[in-house]
Amino acid sequence: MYSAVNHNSKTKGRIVRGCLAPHPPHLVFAANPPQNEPQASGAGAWQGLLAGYAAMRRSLEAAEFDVVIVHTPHWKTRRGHHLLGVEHFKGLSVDPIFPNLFRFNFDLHIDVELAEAIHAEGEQRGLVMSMMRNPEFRVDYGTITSCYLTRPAFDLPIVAISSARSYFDYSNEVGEREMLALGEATKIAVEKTGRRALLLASCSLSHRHFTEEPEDPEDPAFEHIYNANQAKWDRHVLDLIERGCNRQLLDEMPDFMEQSASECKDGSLTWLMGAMDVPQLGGIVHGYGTVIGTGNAVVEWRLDQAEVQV
Ligand code: 2XP
Ligand code: FE2
Repeated sequence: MYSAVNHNSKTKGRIVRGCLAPHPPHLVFAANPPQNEPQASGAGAWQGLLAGYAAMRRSLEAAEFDVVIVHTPHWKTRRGHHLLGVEHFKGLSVDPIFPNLFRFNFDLHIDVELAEAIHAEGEQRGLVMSMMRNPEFRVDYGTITSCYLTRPAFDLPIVAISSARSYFDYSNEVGEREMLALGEATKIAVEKTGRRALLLASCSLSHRHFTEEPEDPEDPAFEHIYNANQAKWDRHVLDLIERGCNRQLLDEMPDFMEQSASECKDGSLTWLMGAMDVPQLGGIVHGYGTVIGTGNAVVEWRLDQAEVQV
């Protein structure tokens, strides 16, 4: 078990920054890291999003963290919310849809103590929680992509949380309630374990996408938003985010999910909002762009610089 720490401390035991950090494998492919087998020419689309991630990385250099906590849409768990529960994972992660772009040799260290603390806090709030103890587990590409693009050195331990199926089995409203509770569980666990945490919500915004890939996946001529409805929703959501209207964002979230096929329906952004206490704080939009027609935004909430957190 973990032990409680001094809650008055300014630097310890808090969520320092929260980010919307989407995971198109295309962005890892385009960056050509040594861990990824496919090689890109580097001349492709997605430059706006890559620049957005670069800007966010620079911004995050101003803060100190002990751990990265990521909620991922691509580790879908049938029963409840799962957390990686082994100290070290190493292997090859392959995107089942884009194996031509993402075959990544991962080597991840896990903050198991914090994961177990989130598990315990989640159970206390009535959530079905589970620890994943299989050391051979193949970590999903959502976790790896968001972590890589945010902090390519992988020099911090991570905590990875799966996406439960509550939105799909019950309703968007049930899903939202669960994710807010999971967010609160995450926040309390961070405080009790004394971690300085960086949180990543690994999801796109609008998510209607093309169903055919061009011969050259890097061809920028192919890349644009799927339709005007998706673009309009994305603009609206980013406007709310920039103005710090996060309560309104949550009020509109069920409609956003349905009307733009949003990947937020896997719960990551609502979890982040819950963990940050739904702050009256604007997010900094470092970049926005499309990947196979989906809308993706790179956003940072600097909680450590906020004077008022409600
Ligand atoms: O389809 C998904 O969920 C993906 N992550 C693949 C690519 C682009 C998403 O924006
Ligand atoms: Fe995805």
